[in-house]
Amino acid sequence: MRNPTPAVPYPFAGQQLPCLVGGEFILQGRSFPNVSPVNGRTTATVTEADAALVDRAVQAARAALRGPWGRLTVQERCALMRKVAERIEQRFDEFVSAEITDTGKTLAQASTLDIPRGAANFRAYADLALARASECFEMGTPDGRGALNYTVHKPVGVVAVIAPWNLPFLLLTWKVAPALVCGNTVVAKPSEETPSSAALLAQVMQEVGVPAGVFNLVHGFGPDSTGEALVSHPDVTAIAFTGESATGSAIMRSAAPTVKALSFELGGKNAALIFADADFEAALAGTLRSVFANCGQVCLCTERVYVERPMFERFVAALAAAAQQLKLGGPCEGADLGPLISRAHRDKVLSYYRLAREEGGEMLAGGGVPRFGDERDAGAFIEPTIVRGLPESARCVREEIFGPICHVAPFDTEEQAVRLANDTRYGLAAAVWTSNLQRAHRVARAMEVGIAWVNDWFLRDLRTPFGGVKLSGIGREGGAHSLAFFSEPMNICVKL
Ligand code: NAD
Ligand code: 6OH
Repeated sequence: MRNPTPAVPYPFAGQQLPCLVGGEFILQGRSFPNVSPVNGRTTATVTEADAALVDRAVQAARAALRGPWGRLTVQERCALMRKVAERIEQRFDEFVSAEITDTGKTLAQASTLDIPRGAANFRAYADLALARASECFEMGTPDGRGALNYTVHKPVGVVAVIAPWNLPFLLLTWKVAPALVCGNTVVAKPSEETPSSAALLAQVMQEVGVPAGVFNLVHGFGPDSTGEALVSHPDVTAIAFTGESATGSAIMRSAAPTVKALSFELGGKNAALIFADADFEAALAGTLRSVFANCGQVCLCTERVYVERPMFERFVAALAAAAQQLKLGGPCEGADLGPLISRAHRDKVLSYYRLAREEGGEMLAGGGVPRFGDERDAGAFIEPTIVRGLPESARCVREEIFGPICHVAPFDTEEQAVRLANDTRYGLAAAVWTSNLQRAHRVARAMEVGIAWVNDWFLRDLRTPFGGVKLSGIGREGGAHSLAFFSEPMNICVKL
């Protein structure tokens, strides 16, 4: 990991961001503004790809499957993906600057998590693809000569990658990298809120010599726009999507007529379970991070905190005090939290702050909008908030809010804790804090989620399965799981 570095200027200041289609940067048709959530200013404009441009991108991707890309060996593809990682690192400050301009997130986070993980994604999947083995089944035949069955892995075809705005570069590259090492071609659509790091990635792809049409980038919105045109395109073979569960449903409907393969990483309403035998300071620091990281805008963030009763009052008081100490500010101000992604998202989160009060909750910290007395008042800042006293049936306890807020409640027994944590339509992640090893495993195992952390949160090994159950997703990515989704296994049976 690199240390935070001073930001270079935003690379697209005052410009229009192009799409990349068939190796050509395209500025055409409609555009929309890229707005800073720090102060509401427009930083650039963005080309919106219409259905015709999306079609050109898909056709370019199809053609590229049959071009030089399709003839490269896995070693050659992986070597090229390592060059992508190197080039991201060479242009590190520009990527950081692009990411913090679009999101307002802290320089520290963008330079230690978002951008390094983007480069790491390309390296990790290059390593994994090179190490992948094939199955072989030797079989007997009546004539005694036998046969060999072995698996070859082919690309699935043209992959649509649709990414959200919260960890824009991390999540886009998390899918683009495995799709490409497996030999597919990609049409990527970043969120309309965060086009800039993807636009730099398009430049990097060109700079390192990725053949035309292998990586295409289309900007635009979801419904009735670029996203919908892409996911309903008949020549797109597979869709890798990260975003809201409701958007996942809409994409499923668009994909149904042409029966596309789907990998979905969706929303969460994640619980933290803190037992009285936990290391108090570690659980406190870890929970503060799991609730407020990225201003609460990580799918894995904790929105429900359950604490064993003997520790409850002390823990909640300390958590509320720590939340009140968190410093809000722009990316380069040494703040703990940046703004939310947009005013529209802040309106949504604030509606839950109001609802929490109406539903009978007591605000232990935050609950409103900070005042700075400067241009940041035109941004999308919001106070880190802790609520107690809501019934489990409250909408604020059941619905994903995706902001810097959690509800805290006590529990008395392990069984009750497990039941409360699992009483949700989501199933992405959980954090269990305890010093009892048997309980740690037992409780983590009982969580109805794709990922459970014990005594930590968001500690990632890229070889492990990543995804959710229930409303939180379909399938798993990570390690061999991504390689499996982005490949078509084919059996060859050789009669000897
Ligand atoms: P979103 O669903 O609003 O948008 C995600 C992407 O989908 C954007 O690029 C958007 O333009 C596009 N889109 C929207 N409607 C579409 C449609 N009908 N057809 C095609 N594309 C469409 O999500 P968001 O607000 O950008 O991100 C926040 C959400 O993402 C939260 O719910 C969060 O939990 C979830 N998320 C999940 C994970 C995970 O790994 N499970 C990771 C990050 C974020
Ligand atoms: C959701 O906001 C975070 C997702 C994280 C990953 O997909 C990852 O690979 O770490």
